[in-house]
This record gives sequence, structure tokens and C-alpha cells, in this order.
Amino acid sequence: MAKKKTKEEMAEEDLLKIMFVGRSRAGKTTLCQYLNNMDLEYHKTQTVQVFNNTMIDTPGEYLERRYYRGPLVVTANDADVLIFTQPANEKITFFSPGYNSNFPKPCVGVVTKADLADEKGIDNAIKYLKTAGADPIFVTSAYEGTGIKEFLKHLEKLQKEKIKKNNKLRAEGKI
Ligand SMILES: Nc1nc2c(ncn2[C@@H]2O[C@H](COP(=O)(O)OP(=O)(O)OP(=O)(O)O)[C@@H](O)[C@H]2O)c(=O)[nH]1
Ligand SMILES: [Mg+2]
Repeated sequence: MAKKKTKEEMAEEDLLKIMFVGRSRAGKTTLCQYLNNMDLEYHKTQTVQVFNNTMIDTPGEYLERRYYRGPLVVTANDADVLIFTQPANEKITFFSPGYNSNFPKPCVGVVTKADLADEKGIDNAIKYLKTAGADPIFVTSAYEGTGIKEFLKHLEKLQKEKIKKNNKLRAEGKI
């Protein structure tokens, strides 16, 4: 079997690009930091930020303010997959029902801050994400590292699918 390529060795167009969406302080940047083995440091995201050429981090305002709906959809053009994030310890959501229909892409749900909530809070966050059209949904805590392995495994699967699709297009001379 061929040796798996590192991200640096992979062709740019083969890299799976994921984009995080969620309200301010939902835990998007912390999750990006965790996934990139960085120290978890709080920085308010002021504008779209790209980690490692594969993760697009957006400011919470992009979801919260109607004014930013357009930029959010435009930014999503660069992503293969959207990650809707909903904190487990929040009783409200900024995701409207069927929010996924704004994007012609797979939308995965991530419940964040599971360490701050009880089962009821987690179930509620899952419900909000399901209603927003996210599927599948992972329950995580960047502080405790829970649920991240399952989330990464799913991303790995999507990454393989993207490479397979691109290889097919290459064989057909389309890319
Ligand atoms: N307890 C706990 N706190 C968390 C977790 N993830 C993030 N936080 C905290 O939540 C706060 C906000 O996290 P960020 O990752 O900056 O949130 P964000 O979604 O990027 O917010 P914006 O940049 O404003 O859109 C920070 O103080 C984090 O330390 C978690 O899993 N557990
Ligand atoms: Mg942020």
C-alpha cells in the first residue's frame, strides 16, 4: 500500500478545507487551536482566519449579524465542509432551522464545551444542530479532549473521499 502523504506533500486541490461557523465564543478558534496542536489561547476572531491551509475560522458575528450573511456564504465557497458549532452550555442558538440549505455542502455539527454542561444541555445542543441540518454531530470538549477523535475520524473519511473524487477527475483529464 502507498505511504500516506503528509498535508505538506499533498496537492493543494486535494486538501480538505473545513470552515467553522458558530456564535461568538462558541469555541471555534479553541477547536482550531486544539486540532493544530497549538496552545489554547483566547483571541477574539476579528476577521476570517485560515489555519494550516485547511481550516477556515470565522468570527461569530458572521452568524449573528444579518449584515454578514453574504460574506459568510462567499467565504464558504472555499470550503468543502462546514462545521456548525453550538456550545453545550447555551440555552439559545443562532442557527435557524434548515440553515444548512444556505450552503450546497455537507454540514457537520460539533457540540462544544461539553465539560461545562450536563446531559440535558448536551441533548439540547444536539437538537439545535440537527434542526439546523447538521449531520453527523459530535459532542466535544477542547478542554478535556473528548469527542475529538471521532470528529477527526469523520474528517479523515471526507478527506479520503475528496482525494478519490479528484483522482477520478484527473484520470478523466478534467483537472
Ligand atoms: N470550558 C471550556 N471552555 C472552552 C472550550 N472551548 C473554548 N472555551 C472557551 O470559550 C471562550 C471562547 O472560545 P473561542 O474559541 O475564542 O470562541 P470563538 O467561537 O472562536 O469566538 P469568536 O472568535 O468570538 O467568534 C474562550 O475563553 C475559551 O477558552 C471548552 O471545550 N471548554
Ligand atoms: Mg474565534
